[in-house]
This record gives sequence, structure tokens and C-alpha cells, in this order.
Amino acid sequence: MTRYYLGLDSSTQSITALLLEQAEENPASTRILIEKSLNFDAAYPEFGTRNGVLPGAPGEAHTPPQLWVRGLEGVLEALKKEGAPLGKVEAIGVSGQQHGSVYLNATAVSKLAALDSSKGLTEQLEGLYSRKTSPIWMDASTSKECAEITNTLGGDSAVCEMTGSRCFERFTGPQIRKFHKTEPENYAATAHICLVSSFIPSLLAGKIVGIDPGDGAGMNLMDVAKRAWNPKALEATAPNLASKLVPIQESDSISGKISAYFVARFGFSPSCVILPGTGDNPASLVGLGLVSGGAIGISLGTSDTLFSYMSNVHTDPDGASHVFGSPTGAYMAISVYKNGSLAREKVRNRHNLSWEDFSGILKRTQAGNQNRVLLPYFDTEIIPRIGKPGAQRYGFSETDAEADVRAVIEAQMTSMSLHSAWMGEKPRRIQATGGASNNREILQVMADVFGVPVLRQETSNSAALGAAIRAQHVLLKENSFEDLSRPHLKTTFTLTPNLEAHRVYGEFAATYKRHEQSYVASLV
Ligand code: XUL
Repeated sequence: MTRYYLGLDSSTQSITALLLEQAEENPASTRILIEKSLNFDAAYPEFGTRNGVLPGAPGEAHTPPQLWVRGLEGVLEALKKEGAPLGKVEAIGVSGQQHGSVYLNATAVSKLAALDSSKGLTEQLEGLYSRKTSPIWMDASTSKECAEITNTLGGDSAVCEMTGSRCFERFTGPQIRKFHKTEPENYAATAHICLVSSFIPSLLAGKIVGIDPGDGAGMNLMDVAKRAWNPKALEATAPNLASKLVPIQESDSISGKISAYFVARFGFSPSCVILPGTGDNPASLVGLGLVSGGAIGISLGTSDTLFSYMSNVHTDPDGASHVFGSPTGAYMAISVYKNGSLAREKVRNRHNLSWEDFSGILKRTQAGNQNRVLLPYFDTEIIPRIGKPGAQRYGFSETDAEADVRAVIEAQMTSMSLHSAWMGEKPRRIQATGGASNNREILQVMADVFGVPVLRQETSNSAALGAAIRAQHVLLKENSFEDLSRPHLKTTFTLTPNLEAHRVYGEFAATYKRHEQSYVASLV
């Protein structure tokens, strides 16, 4: 019997569905049958988003939750239209952009349980929310709330020790505190607070689904060691929060069966099971098979992230990176950058270049860029913490296209290398994923800066793949995550480091660090 598992990744700019097909009882035969993505702005312009985000006050980044509902509906419609065997899907795993939160009112439980299959999903959920828009991970407007929570809990190190990260603006706890302070009535009317990754499974299961420790760790609310809500953190954040937060549920568990609505509307089998969702980075960890040491993953997407499996839990002494749960039950370390794809696009657009031109410049210019440095803070930044946008150039002018292109990529790679050193051993290889990992020249800079081979994975949708593998694993527990991810670890190409360039980058990193430190110091 052929078996099918579905992974869904609801990310910042798009939703992706990835269907795995497994021949007979042989997991090693599993292959990706269908990958389908819908870009939110292009598919649903009526929501008024740009790159998946509503225009708003500086520092704020919100998305209407109904766009995620419409996206889910749309991607399932597209799969059905393509003749995907939805009736044979046995389990659905979900991955979501991290930190984004959805606020549901008291009608949610009855509404989700009684959806009318003669009607669209989005139209029936209009009255579901106690907060019209959802703050997402790009929001940087909660510095005040971060300071308040940090003070109550006894300082940065105490928060970091307790929750795996110090308080970050985009983390859900500070966002909830801001909501409670600015909209107390709407906060009071909130019955359930979900993450994007628990909201989508809740729609699918027709009931409120828990938050997994992978994504729960991105809230400044979870005791990272105990994988349970921390009462002190909840109390420091907002009143009555314990009654509103959905429960934490182990990742590798079943939340329930798919609801009758999806059975009737899309032809799913009533026996199809739904797992708790996880964050896109924990899902990518599984999709890239990073379930033991030796390699790290770098995803070049809307955000650039560097992540690795963590055997021995310890936190970043600089407090810049995070420890999250891994869906395998272990832990992961992660560094997150806001100035990822949008910064690369900014530079490309400023000089009117095609991606071919951009790559051509990387090919013909020299490693180290003659020590010319760009601090690429086109938007506010997470690492290091930069509260006001403002790219800084040293030794060249912003009209110099060649210097600018090389500088943005070298800055991104150098910063990742510097700020991930705390994670421990040097990796033996890097597995690259995400949209921009298609670009060989960018990956060559990555290989040269880190001094290790970079393997470009065949699928750039590693989060959706990880979500699908989780769905497979929950039904085939006798197989390890390692075994289930192996069939998909196909590299489209490998780039080996140029040793001379790597030497140059050693010196360049010192210059970069100096500029970064003095710029950060100048802001205080
Ligand atoms: C992780 C983070 C981003 C989002 C992007 O901490 O903020 O990587 O998960 O979707």
C-alpha cells in the first residue's frame, strides 16, 4: 500500500504544501510527490500586505490572521485541483513562522467544531478574533515591554536561563504584554492565544491544538528545561495569561483527527491525524536531517537563520541567539537575522541589477572586498540588537554597486559566523536551504567565510519537508528521524571552501567585528 503524509509551512510571504509518498512499508523509498507554494501578496492582494505584512507604524509588523486562513484554504484547493491523493493522506504536520500570535475570542471552540462544508473557510471565521491583526516576528515595537518583563524577572541572564533567550521584541510574551497594555478590553475578551503554528492545526482539527516546545521556546514564557509554561514568566507578562495560553503538547504526538469540514470539502479521510505544529526553524532542522551533531543548517529566506542540533543545553553568553526545543525531543541553537532576503533585494534594486548581474559581481570581485564593510541594517536588526534602520558603509559609497553587492553578502555570512561561535564545535559541513540558497555565488561566500563545504539541499522548502517528516514519524515511531530524513538529503551541488579566501575572511572578520562593536556602542 502506498502511504502519504502532508507537510504545510505557513511562512511570512507564502504557504507551502509538500506531499510525501512512501511505497509499501518501506520508509527508505519515500519521495516528495508534490510541492506547491502560494505567495500571499500575489494570490490575495485584497488583504493589502507587502511581503506578507501590513503597512503600519515604524517598527510594527502585523498580518491579518485571515490571510493565513485563506492561504490554507487556497493551497488545499490547489492540491485538490491537481488531483493530489488527499483521501490517502494519513497525517498532517504543520510548520509556521515563529513568534506570530493569533488571539481568539470565546466563540472559537464552537465555531471551529461546527464549520459548514457548503461554505468557504475564510468567510466562516470572520468573527473569530479578539485582535484583528497578528504581530509577527518582524515586529520590533516592544522594547518597553521587554524591559518591564526583564526587570520583573531579575535581568537578562535570569530570563535567558529560564526561557532559553533573553527578552526579544518579536517574542510572543512581550507582544502579549503590549496588547494587554494598549487594548485591555480586547485582551480581556481573548479566550485563547495561539501561535501561527498552533492556529493552522487548530483549523484542521476543528479544535484548539497545543503549542509544541519548539515554537513555545520562542515566547519568553516557557521553561526551556521543563518544557512547560513558567508561572513567573506568565505573571510578569500579563494578567490571567495561564487561562488564555493554549497548552504545551509534545511535538511527536497526535492532537486529533482532521475535522469533518476538511473531509467533506477536500476529500481527506476521516482517519487522517493532525500533529501539533512547530516553528519553521525547528521544522527545517528535521527537514535537513540535523538530528545529531556534525553539521549546521543555514536558511536564507525572509529571515536568515543559522541553526544546529544541541546535545548539551547551554545559552548564548552574549544573549543574542536562542535555545529552542527540537521536534525530536532534543534542543537546537539558533541565530536569527532580520536583514536576510529583503536586504539582498534592497541592494540589488538600488543598483538596478538582475540576479545574474548580482552573481556576476560576486564572481569577479575579491574576497574581503578590500576591507570595505557594510553593516546591513536596512531594517531593524536582531543580531546585534539595532532598534533603528540605517545601513552603514565603511570605505565606499552607496553608489558603488560592486562594493555594495559583495559587502551585503560578506556582512551576512561574517555576522553569522561570529555570532554562532558560542554554539560549540566548528561544524564539518553546512546544509543550505531557503530561496536564496539557489544562488551558487552566495553559497561560495558562505563556504569561504566558514571554511567548510556547503551542501545545497534539493528542496528549498526544508520547513515544509520537516513538517511532512514529522507527520510520517508520528505514525512510524520505530524509524528514527535520522532514517526518515535520509531519503531527502540530496544535494544539488556542493561548494568547497577556497583556503586563501578563508584566510582573508579571518582578517576581514576582525575588521567587521570592530565596526559592528563601535556602531552598536555609538547607539547607546
Ligand atoms: C525565528 C524567527 C524567524 C521566523 C521566520 O526566531 O524570528 O526565523 O521564524 O519565519
